Amino acid sequence: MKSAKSVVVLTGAGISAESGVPTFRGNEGLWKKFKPEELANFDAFIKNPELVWEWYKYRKQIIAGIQPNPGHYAIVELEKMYEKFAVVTQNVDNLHRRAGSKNVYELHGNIQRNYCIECGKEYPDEIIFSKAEVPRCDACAGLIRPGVVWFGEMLPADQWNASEEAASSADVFFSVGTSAVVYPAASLPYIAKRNGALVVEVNPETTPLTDIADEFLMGKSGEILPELVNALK
Ligand code: BV8
Ligand code: ZN
Repeated sequence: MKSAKSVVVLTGAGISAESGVPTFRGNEGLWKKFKPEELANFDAFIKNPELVWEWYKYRKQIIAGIQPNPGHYAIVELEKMYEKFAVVTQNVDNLHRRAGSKNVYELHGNIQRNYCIECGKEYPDEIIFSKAEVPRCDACAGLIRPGVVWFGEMLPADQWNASEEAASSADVFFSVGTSAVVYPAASLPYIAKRNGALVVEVNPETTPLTDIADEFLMGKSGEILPELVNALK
């Protein structure tokens, strides 16, 4: 880390766990009876918009009431130490930006954004909560959806391309708080490693990435990342 010029940090739901945001696949997972793959997809939304909106409104309310945690703030500190630095997040909770991270790529969108599936008109959360259970567009009466990337949907091309470029030119690539099973995000550490990066995983549990990581720091990101920053200072 002392000689690195470019550092990339990929984050998943685990980094927000200590802020009180439930992860997807943990045993306290968001909704035990449903898998994210069943709820977070366009067909499920069209078939049952009430259920999908119930899930997202539940998550929006959680996210409206939480704060970044020491893990997010440690990443803000790291960013100040390197000329080339990127946070690539799978999270849709906006906590990295709220903590003060500057160069953030959101691969899976942002839960605080909403738009009409017919005409694309955007709506803030306040309007969504003031509308009916399934919000419809004022302009064209189309269904409004949350501004997140669902399974089977393409990632925003600009965010993905920038993240892929950052991973392929990283000296050190961190994978923090992700189960490393959702693609194409989960391919980024492999791209980094293939291009000569040192891969470091931070997670209380092992994942499919652990075997190929150069370093595995077992523990909570809210504890490990601040320790790393202190050691670097
Ligand atoms: C695409 C937004 C297609 C919505 C999300 C078969 C094989 C391989 C791939 C596929 C396949 N079948 C389908 C696919 C593709 C699919 C996919 O990867 N599926 C997986 C499940 C098999 N991917 C897609 O569909 C993607 N699109 O591929 O496009 C395409 C291609 C070409 C042309 C056209 C189309 C879209 C993926 C995006 C889906 N959207 N979310 C929402 O949030 O509601 S994914 C969802 O999972 C979240 O975004 C989340 O971020 C993401 C990953 O989960 P994690 O962040 O890792 O969270 P998880 O709970 O799993 O793990 C938490 C980790 O934290 C754990 O390891 C835990 O130990 C750790 N932890 C806990 N506490 C702490 C901690 N770590 C540190 N500190 C702590 N305190
Ligand atoms: Zn519309």
